[in-house]
Amino acid sequence: MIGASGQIGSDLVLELRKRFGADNIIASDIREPMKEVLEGGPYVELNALNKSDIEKVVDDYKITEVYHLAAILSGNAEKNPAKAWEINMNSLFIILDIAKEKNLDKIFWPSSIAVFGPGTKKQNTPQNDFMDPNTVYGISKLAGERWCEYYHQKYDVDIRSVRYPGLISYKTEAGGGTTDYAVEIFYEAVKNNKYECFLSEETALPMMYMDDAIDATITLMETDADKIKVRSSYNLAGISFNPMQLAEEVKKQNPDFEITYNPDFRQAIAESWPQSIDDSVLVEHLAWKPKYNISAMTEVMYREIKKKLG
Ligand code: AKB
Repeated sequence: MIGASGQIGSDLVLELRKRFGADNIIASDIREPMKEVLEGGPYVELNALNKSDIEKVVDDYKITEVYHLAAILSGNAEKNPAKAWEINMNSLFIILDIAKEKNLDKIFWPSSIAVFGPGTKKQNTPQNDFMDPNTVYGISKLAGERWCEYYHQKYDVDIRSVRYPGLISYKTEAGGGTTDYAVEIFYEAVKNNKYECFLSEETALPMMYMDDAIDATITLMETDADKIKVRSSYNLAGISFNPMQLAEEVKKQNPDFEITYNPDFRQAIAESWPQSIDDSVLVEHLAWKPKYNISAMTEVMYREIKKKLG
């Protein structure tokens, strides 16, 4: 796995090790991962832009599948477009080429709801709606999807992908995304009983609790190749809510909690994205459904972050 120290990687590597054996999952990242990942199985320090180092790890460990998760998220990408483009695109090319050259069995690469833009239908956005992303991150994800499909059609690379909504988890903090308010709110509610949100109160976005995202990802990777009909990326829906609705749920866990709103540059990004997603194509192809609603997610998040912060 490339990107094992990030928000998705930290949870995914632990679940993969649990299901397939710790020694069979090689975690890698440029940053040191959390203790559980570092000590629970093999870990290699790796730069996602260094093709020869990645090839060496693939050969040394006889890697057959790669989860390539390294990316610069939407908020941070706007601050340094050239760097975000380089990391998001070149690291994908490296993995696609290695998969083609070394005949790897399967690749997972995450796309995002950020592939959609201002011209997209906002509610229940279908799998194949109009796509005009206007963020660096969204443009890189849409271009990446096209390259994934290209490598599948031209070189038979077995690449699989989902368009993640905003992901909510407690093991590692999110970093640099537009949906990150839905993680930060829990830390601030536990530490300070208050949170200043960088999106306005009625900005609804598609979100998902991490356990559901991990389950969808592994289900996709374990499905027979002939059933995977979408080789760009599947819409993945989860739950949809705005900051005010989430704050109401947090208040049920902590009645003293107060939220204020001070939208910044991420407001425009959020407004360009769908408010809810139609993932009926994925549901039909994979027979998969999420388990967490907003209340169940809030309960686990609040409890676990309280435990984590002592
Ligand atoms: C972000 O906010 O940039 C990400 C995403 C929706 O892909 N969480």
